[in-house]
Amino acid sequence: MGSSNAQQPLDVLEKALDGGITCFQLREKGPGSLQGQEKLAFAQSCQRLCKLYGVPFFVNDDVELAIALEADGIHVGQEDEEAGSVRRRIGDQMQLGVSVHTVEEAMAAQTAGAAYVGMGPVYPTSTKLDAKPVAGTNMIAKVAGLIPELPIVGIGGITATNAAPVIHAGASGISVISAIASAEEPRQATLFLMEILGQALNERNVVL
Ligand code: TZP
Ligand code: MG
Repeated sequence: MGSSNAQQPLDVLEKALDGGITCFQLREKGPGSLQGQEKLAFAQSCQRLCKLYGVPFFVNDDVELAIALEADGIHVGQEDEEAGSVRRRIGDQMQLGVSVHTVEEAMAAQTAGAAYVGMGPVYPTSTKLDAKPVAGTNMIAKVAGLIPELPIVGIGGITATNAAPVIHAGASGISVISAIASAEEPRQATLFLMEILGQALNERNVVL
């Protein structure tokens, strides 16, 4: 979990949980990231906090870690292990999330039993250095129109100011890093995001 402010990641997570996040995904990767036992211990601390708040704990990329921790879910991208193969390894107890950029990828994710697909980057972001080009909301609208039963989570540069169009395009939710982790007040930032989300879903007549 990246943070450009001085707050400790576990403190930020607790504040985000307090503010009402409905899912947490551990993305411990990239330069300077924890490895081995340290990564395991950090993941366990995150999972413990999520359990306290009754919020699902997902692991990004690392299928072994997700299985070892009996995480609620695993999230993979197109460059990671193929979703169908991940599904065979995790069985039917763990949830699967898949990053997709096209209708074909979304259909393949659905076939692999994805609980949701992540789509983005919707807006410019400097958080993921190897992110694909900015996609806007058009592909979200296309996938939502063609596969309405598959929940879409928008990601990339999303803030309280620009979240509503993502939901209006057909996403069921948003995924953020900096909007919470770099906020001066992560709990307040989360509360505000949740309010904006609720409003935007309401405008689409989606009942939570
Ligand atoms: N995938 C596409 S953009 C992104 C990921 C993981 C990073 C999102 O981070 P932020 O800070 O919310 O833009
Ligand atoms: Mg990945």
